[in-house]
Amino acid sequence: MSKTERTFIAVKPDGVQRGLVGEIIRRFENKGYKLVGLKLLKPTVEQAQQHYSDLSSKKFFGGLCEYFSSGPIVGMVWEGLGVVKGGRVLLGATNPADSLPGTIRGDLCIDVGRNVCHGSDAVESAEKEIAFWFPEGVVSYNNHSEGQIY
Ligand code: RTP
Repeated sequence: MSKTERTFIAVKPDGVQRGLVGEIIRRFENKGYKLVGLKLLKPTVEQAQQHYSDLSSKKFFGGLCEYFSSGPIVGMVWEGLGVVKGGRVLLGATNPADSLPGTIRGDLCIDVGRNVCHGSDAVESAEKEIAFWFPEGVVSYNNHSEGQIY
C-alpha cells in the first residue's frame, strides 16, 4: 500500500539549457503529484559534491559534479502516494539507453552523463535531499482536486 511521501526532483543543467523544465513539470502534474517546492539555482561544486556524496568513489564523480554545477538547475519537491518510486518510474532508467519510451529519459536524452533529471532513490535519501536543497522548508496547502486524485 503506497503512502503519501515527498521526493526531490531536479532538472539538471542540460535539461534547463534545452528548455525541458515545462515538459518535466507537466509529466509530474499530469500523473497527479502535487508540487510543494520549486526553485531555480546554480549549485556550487561543493553543493554538487555533497548532493552526490554517495558516489564519491566512482570514477565519473568529478565530471558529474562539474556537470551538475555547470549551470542552473530546477529543484523541486513533489508530494503524493508512493511518489519516490513513482517519480523514478516517470524519469526512467539512469542510462537513457535502458530507459523505456514514455519515460522522461527514454523520450528526451541519449547519454548517461546528460540525462536531464535527478530523482531521490529512497524515502530516506529524499528526506536528506529535501532538507539540503530546501532548508527553509516547503509549502503546505490544500489542493481542491486532491479528493478526486486520491
Ligand atoms: P540521479 O541520482 O541523478 O537521479 O541518477 P540515478 O540515481 O539514476 O543514478 P546514480 O547511480 O545515482 O548516478 C547519478 C548520476 O551520475 C551520472 N552517471 N554517469 N558515466 C557514467 O557511467 C555515469 N553513471 C552515472 C548520471 O548522470 C546519473 O544520473
